[in-house]
Amino acid sequence: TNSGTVAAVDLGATSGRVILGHVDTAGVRMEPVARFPNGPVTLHEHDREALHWDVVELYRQVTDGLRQAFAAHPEIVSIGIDSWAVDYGLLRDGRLLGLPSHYRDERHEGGVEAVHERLDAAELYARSGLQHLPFNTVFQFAADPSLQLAQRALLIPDLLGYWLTGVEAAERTNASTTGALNATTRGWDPALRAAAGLPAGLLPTLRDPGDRLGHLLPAVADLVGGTAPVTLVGSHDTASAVVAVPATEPDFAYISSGTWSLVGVELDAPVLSDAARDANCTNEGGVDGRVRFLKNVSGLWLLSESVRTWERGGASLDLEALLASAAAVTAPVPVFDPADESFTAPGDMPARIAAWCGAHGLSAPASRAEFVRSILESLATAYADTLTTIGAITSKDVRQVHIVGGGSQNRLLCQLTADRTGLPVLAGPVEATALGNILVQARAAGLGGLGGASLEALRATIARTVEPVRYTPRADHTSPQSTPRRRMSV
Ligand code: LFR
Repeated sequence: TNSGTVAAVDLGATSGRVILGHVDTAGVRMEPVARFPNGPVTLHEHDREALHWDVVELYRQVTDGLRQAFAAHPEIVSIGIDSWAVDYGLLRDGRLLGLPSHYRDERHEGGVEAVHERLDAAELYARSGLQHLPFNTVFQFAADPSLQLAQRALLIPDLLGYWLTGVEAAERTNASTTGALNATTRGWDPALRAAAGLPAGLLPTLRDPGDRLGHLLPAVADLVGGTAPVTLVGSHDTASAVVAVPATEPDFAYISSGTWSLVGVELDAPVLSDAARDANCTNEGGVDGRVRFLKNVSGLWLLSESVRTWERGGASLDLEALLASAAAVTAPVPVFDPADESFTAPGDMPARIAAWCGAHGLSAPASRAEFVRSILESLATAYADTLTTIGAITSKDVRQVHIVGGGSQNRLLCQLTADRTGLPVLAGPVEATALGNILVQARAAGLGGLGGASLEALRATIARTVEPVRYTPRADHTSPQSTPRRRMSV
């Protein structure tokens, strides 16, 4: 049959969800079935507090969500899993060796030097094409005291897939974020493996989105009250989000805006030039062998950590009201660099923003409304600067910007992005990651006439299903910011 239902498990840094996708020739209908919180768990370790992921709790939530999904729709034909990138669990004799480390844990910085001693930054980039982030998996490996005990490393979606099916694999889009994958051959790179000090056999066989991982284990099928194969999707959440950009023309840039903002374009081949490396642009692997040429700009993390700080010990804030007050700010607000590493760790965000301003000769925002405005102005400015850089490096003539993910609902952020880039912004869908996950499964299962469809055809399906909100640059908009605004040249 041409219509059917698949289940998408989509795990973000602050929450996870199980969403059903009902697919037929008319398009996709999403039905959320479960949503649960996720976040760092702080555990004391000798002389410091270490940040971990509670993956066992995530497994419990995922199986619970799948149980609800099968109860409502026993006919589910496939399950797909995506999550944030880079983080992993180590296994010995098939058993988890400890809770995975959170990418915001500062221990990873210790691994950077160790890897760089063996391969310098230029050589690393020539092979992996990956932007330098202190938490790239190779640096985490090099700082991981359990590594020598391990026989296997599985990235988070692969780890959950293993618990569901008993099959070990490394899905390629997420593998591309480790720093051990060669950007050109798209295979594990022996020199990169050696630089990270990886024991032989630690990294499993690479597999591609659309491949079948395996069937649910009998015990898991019992637990969830149904069964279906697990299909590999773009298991890096950003790879799935990029699949679901509702682009109808080739000249688009995307901003996948959630905890992070991933700002970039899609290419057919990696760009490994000095200019790309100097700008710290990344060549991550996309679905169907495409390249996600992008930069990690921080994202709504700056806002959510600020809100968390303000709510500490007090009443919960009304986010809508806060955003409305930010939109009404007319005083100049400082524009800071959202990618500054001082903002990476959890903690008092307004104090760190104020400190950045002080260190750069700017006056700090004077109220909560001004802080929020400053965050959004800084993000929009960083988006525009990044697109200018990427346009120059790739010679791609970008004519429209798609914002997908949570940030697409933030009207002020979308409008400011249109203003700063001078380009039309098309906002939505919010659940792009889950949609991309669903579509790749639907294609593999041949649902909705999508069997064998190109990425462009999948995007056309999204465009038929969701109508993005359009934001037009305001030509006369004088921005209330204290550094010069820049425009993107097209
Ligand atoms: C977004 C994301 C980014 C990755 C960061 C850390 O959710 O996956 O693409 O750089 O999280 O894993």
